[in-house]
Amino acid sequence: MKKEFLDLGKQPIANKFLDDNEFDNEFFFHLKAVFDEDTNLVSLNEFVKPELMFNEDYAYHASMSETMKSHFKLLAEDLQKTYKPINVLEIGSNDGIFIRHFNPDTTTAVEPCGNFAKMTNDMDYKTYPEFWTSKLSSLIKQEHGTMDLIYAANCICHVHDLDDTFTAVKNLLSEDGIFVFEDPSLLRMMERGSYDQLYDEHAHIFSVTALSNLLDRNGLEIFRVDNLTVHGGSNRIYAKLKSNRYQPVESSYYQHIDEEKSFGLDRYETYEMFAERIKKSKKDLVSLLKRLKLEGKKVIAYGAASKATTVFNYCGIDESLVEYITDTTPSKIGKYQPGTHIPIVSPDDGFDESVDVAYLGAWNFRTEIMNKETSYLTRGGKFITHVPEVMMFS
Ligand code: JHZ
Repeated sequence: MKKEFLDLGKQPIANKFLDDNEFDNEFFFHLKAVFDEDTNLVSLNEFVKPELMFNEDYAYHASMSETMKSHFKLLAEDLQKTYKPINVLEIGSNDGIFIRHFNPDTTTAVEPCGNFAKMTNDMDYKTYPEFWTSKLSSLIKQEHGTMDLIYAANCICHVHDLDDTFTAVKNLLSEDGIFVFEDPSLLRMMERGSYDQLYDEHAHIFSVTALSNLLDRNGLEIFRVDNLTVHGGSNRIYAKLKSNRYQPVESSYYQHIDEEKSFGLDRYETYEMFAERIKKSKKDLVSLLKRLKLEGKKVIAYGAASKATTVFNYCGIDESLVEYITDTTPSKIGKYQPGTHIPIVSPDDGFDESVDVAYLGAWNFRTEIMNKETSYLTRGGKFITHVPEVMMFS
């Protein structure tokens, strides 16, 4: 049975950055999170139509961060060395940040956002500009054969129908092939109070426990789990066909299951407590921003992340509290944040001497940003985050 635990109010499409003539027709939905007591899966109560989120205008470029570029390079090297895959498929290949490390002759991509599918096709990777389904998986099998490695980063948690997704993977894997995917970790979200992992694209936030249940009923089995620091704490799951006895199940899998149980991820009460903590986080953030405003400080936001869309819309933060948001992504600059309509400017134009305090929208890149912005910090500039609690720091 699914039980609702968190209500984040009216929310827009988190990555649909707007022109000023698009404000009137903006799409909103009611963002609530539910916990399924049968599978332990945490999901949104209402799913947004995929075409509204993933299309020609999709704004998130994974390669905007040096941290992510090196993350995917290291992973590609490790997978090649450890598992020696020949035929490789990536689901949700974005701007090619991962597949660029593989041979185009034996690597296939699936990417429903037309802008990015074109980019990887131009890099000579055969890219299917479609959503991942069983039907597409059968077509790829006919055209390219089975896959030794199927990989997906920050993509499987976007998918509504997980049974179809996993069956589609199972049907395309070679006998000793592996399915590796990484998404934000539910345990880290709950520990850190990072409720902004919840937005339209993140239809689910996964625990290893829930994934184990869902993969199992679709003929797949987890054999290894890596704990990742990226994107606020993620899990990388390694799965195989249940019929494949070659890969032993490693201790990392059991450790994650135990850790989740000790935290109480299998109990509804844990989620109720989380919801109380989030209400407090909202109050604390709004009162801090109001105080800074009264003190005459210039407050902006740093990083127009999707996560910041959730926070600002949930907390009712607008231009009166945060003047503008700086972001390095060319397609976001000159546009407005979904829902709040706070302007987005390039850091070259907006991250200057006049800024006193910056809310860290991209809090998951805190180390990268702190290392980069030493002159801001030296002259007394401060950052704000809400993770794990609302605080100002420098
Ligand atoms: P970032 C997206 O989430 C969407 P978002 C998606 N659903 C998902 O799961 C994760 O990615 C993986 C900017 N920035 O990466 C770039 C600076 O301006 O946390 C980005 O716009 N300066 C697929 O959108 C934003 O911040 C910098 O120095 O929450 C960060 O967005 C850095 C490092 C980033 O993803």
